[in-house]
Amino acid sequence: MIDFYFSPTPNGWKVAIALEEMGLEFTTQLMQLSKGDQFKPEFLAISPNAKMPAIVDHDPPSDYGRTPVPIFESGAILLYLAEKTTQFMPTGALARKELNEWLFWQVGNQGPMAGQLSHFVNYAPKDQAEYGRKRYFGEYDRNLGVLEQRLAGRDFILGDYSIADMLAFPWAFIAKPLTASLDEFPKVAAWRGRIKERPAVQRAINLFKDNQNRGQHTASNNSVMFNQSAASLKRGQE
Ligand SMILES: N[C@@H](CCC(=O)N[C@@H](CS)C(=O)NCC(=O)O)C(=O)O
Repeated sequence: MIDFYFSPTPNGWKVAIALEEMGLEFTTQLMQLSKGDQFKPEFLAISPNAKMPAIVDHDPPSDYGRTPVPIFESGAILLYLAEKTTQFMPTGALARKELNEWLFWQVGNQGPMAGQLSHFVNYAPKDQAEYGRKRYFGEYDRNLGVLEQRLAGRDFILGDYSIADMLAFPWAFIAKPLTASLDEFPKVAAWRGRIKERPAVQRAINLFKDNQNRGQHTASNNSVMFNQSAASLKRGQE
């Protein structure tokens, strides 16, 4: 059994998609990020970066040498699950190198740039949003261009559907709410459509859908999420 620490956001969906696609049994621990669940000591022991998603695997492979195994960071979680189940990852040194490249591209580029764009589009005070919105819109757009070129002649990022697609899909899925259009990126649009129609993906993006932050918690009314510093980590332990 896997405990899945989750809130319905693009980063949360990545792991929900992998768990659903791999047919793994899990219990969802719904997190209230606006109330500071991410800073509770018991969660920081699992995810020291104070962010979800995270998992605790109570049935890890024996070579981990301990039970249970906690894992944080979506890229690390998807790699762990793919290795555990030997699903959705290529074999062979060259293909594994490419998998790593696209996993690191997602968690170091597309993900954070889209996350910042989301902040300036959805949550920043309107009178302070413009520079950040423009900067991260450009970066989000640039990353869509990178993906468009990669998908030339391929249905999925590595050719076959893999954890690289599961990581990159959620932030492309919400292009429209991020004020971006996929009209200039037809290969990304077709790839997005192929993934969106998968039953496992549908189940994942509908998980606790009613708990999405649809603008009710913003920088103007929620300092737990939008005014953090190192002190936030200590405050949760008080
Ligand atoms: N690099 C992390 C990013 C995770 C992340 O940013 N999670 C957000 C929600 S999408 C979060 O937990 N936010 C809580 C907060 O910022 O206090 C990953 O890929 O797992």
